[in-house]
Amino acid sequence: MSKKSKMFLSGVVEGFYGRPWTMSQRKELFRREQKWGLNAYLYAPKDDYKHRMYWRDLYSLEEAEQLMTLISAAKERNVEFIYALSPGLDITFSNPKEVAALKRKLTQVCAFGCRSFALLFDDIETEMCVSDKEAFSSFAEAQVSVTNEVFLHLDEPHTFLFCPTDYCAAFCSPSVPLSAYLKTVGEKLHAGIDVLWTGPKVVSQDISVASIDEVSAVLRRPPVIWDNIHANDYDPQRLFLGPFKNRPAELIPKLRGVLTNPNCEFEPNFVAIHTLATWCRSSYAQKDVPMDGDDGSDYNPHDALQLALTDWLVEFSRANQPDGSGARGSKRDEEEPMQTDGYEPGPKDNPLYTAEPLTLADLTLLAELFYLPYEHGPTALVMLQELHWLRSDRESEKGEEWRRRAEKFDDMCGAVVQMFNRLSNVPNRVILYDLYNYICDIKSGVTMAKAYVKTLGGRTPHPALALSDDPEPWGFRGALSGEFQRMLPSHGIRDLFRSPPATRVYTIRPCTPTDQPEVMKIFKEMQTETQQNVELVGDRLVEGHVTPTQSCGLILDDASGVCGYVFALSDAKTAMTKAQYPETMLQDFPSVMALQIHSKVPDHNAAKRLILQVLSALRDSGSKGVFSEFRSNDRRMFDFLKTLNVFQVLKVEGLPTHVRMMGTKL
Ligand code: GDL
Repeated sequence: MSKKSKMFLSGVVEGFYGRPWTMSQRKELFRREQKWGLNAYLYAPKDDYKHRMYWRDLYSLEEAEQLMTLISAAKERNVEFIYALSPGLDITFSNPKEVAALKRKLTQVCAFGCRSFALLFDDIETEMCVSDKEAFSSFAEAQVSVTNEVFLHLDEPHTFLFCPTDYCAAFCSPSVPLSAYLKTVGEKLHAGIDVLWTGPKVVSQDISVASIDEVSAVLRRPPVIWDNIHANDYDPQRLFLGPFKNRPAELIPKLRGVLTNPNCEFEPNFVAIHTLATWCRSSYAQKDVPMDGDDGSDYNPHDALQLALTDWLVEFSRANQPDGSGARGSKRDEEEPMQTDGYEPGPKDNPLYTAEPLTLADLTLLAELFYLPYEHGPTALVMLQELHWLRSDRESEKGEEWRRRAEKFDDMCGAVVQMFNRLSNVPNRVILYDLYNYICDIKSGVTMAKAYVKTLGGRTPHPALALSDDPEPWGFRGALSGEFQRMLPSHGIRDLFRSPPATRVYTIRPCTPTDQPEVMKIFKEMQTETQQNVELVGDRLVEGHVTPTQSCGLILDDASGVCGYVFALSDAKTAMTKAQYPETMLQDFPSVMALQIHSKVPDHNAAKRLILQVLSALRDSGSKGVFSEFRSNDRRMFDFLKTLNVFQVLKVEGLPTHVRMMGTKL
């Protein structure tokens, strides 16, 4: 672990795909960060040419000036400006000219006044080019070697971050503790360099203390969380206005920092950043973090959201046009909004339109409709549940209760439309325009649901709401992508509001001879097509002709019995009747594994645990690697394994036709 005492990094990473923020948005971000007690900003906009695609190119004079201004603006706000480069798209690690280009670029940024840096290797091709393969024993070695060299060249900056290619547990093969990639990073990356980590997944629903202990042990340092909980660059219909959540504050002393990579739209990140700041001030915070108004209380996401929304509400009433008029800090701060021209209606004229002000309840509703990636806000959930109930099979019994609930649903839809109307009239047009697409979308979704319930109740909806046979374009929403989605069999199964399936309990236990009939039943039932006539070594294990290596025959049980199995044999050759597979393959992958998980098991983790347990037993038996065979027409298990990220597809020359291989080194 690094011995240097370092301040907990807290703040924002501009690390999403899509349009980068403007310089004035970034300056406004620094102002907010300082106000809320956050201290860091990582500059890493994926679509900024000179950050990623043209990472070698130096900045022009004009760009240099802009960056210098930005870096000093951060300094003035006591925000640490961390400049990142993402060279991974095309760097040749072993070419000294490439390393020189990295140094040259970062030295230029250093001359702009920046003292903190990062090298990012996320979202890149993992296959090295021939010269890198000759120069380095692994991808991790290549990255670590270049990163260390740049770090030393820059004179060991106090903050230097490294984003690994395997930056979350889901990307680690076979698992975090056993990942060769992370092990190399942990052992060989200079102790003064910190490592970014997004948690169990790219977008992690929860980040537990145990998961951080696990990764810190391999990395040999506490990670900096790159948090994608509010990132929305992967889905144009989603925006996240819910609170920072499901990261226990106990994590704080175990981390080097937390940087949130939020929504692409700048303004709606008020909530993401404000609630993160509240979290950072919880009682677990290190006491050297500046804490404005810290009361030492523990973090509560609901309260943090209310605090954020209360502060945000004030911002909506500040006159602000997208051309910068009325923007904070600009000279035109006091300028009147363009529409007001001093017109006074006569006594018999129409009264002037006066907009109703936005309320805290409106903002709360908005945040609940656009909550978090794995969770709708309470009101959204109630609306979905109500609609679900109202449309379910109650044709004959639309009695009192149905009418009462239909009316309540109608009111809730009305509140959304009202919120839309009030939002559309706020003086701060800059915030409004960042929200506009989303609020239009939800307004029309809700309006259609309202019309639908009216029709269900036997009432004709208002003509504008009627579900017509010849609808306007807003009557068939979602564009081409929507059409594709509706045609897929899985459409709807991932709806967030559906209650998760009752938690099933799985047990993993050693296989006994009495399991044989059940094992054979699953084996046969799970064949997707008629079996091709190919001999697989693994079949001999399943059929009981060969006994698995000790601790390498396991059964997965659910409440109704056997639902999966894994059998492995340390020396596959002992089960072969002839030289079935190439010797070169068997040298790297001497063991064989046969497995089957019933398709009714929705929980990938149970299957993964089962497999990892057998892999670990095989390793204990001294094996270097394991392969698993699949009939080429039997896709289900093959595809399933690919999603688990435990095995890779093996390209083996000279394989019998109709056989495909996966494998992993141990
Ligand atoms: C990612 C990318 C990030 C992107 C995010 C959400 C990391 C380290 N990299 O994988 O740039 O915004 O997903 O789509 O998170």
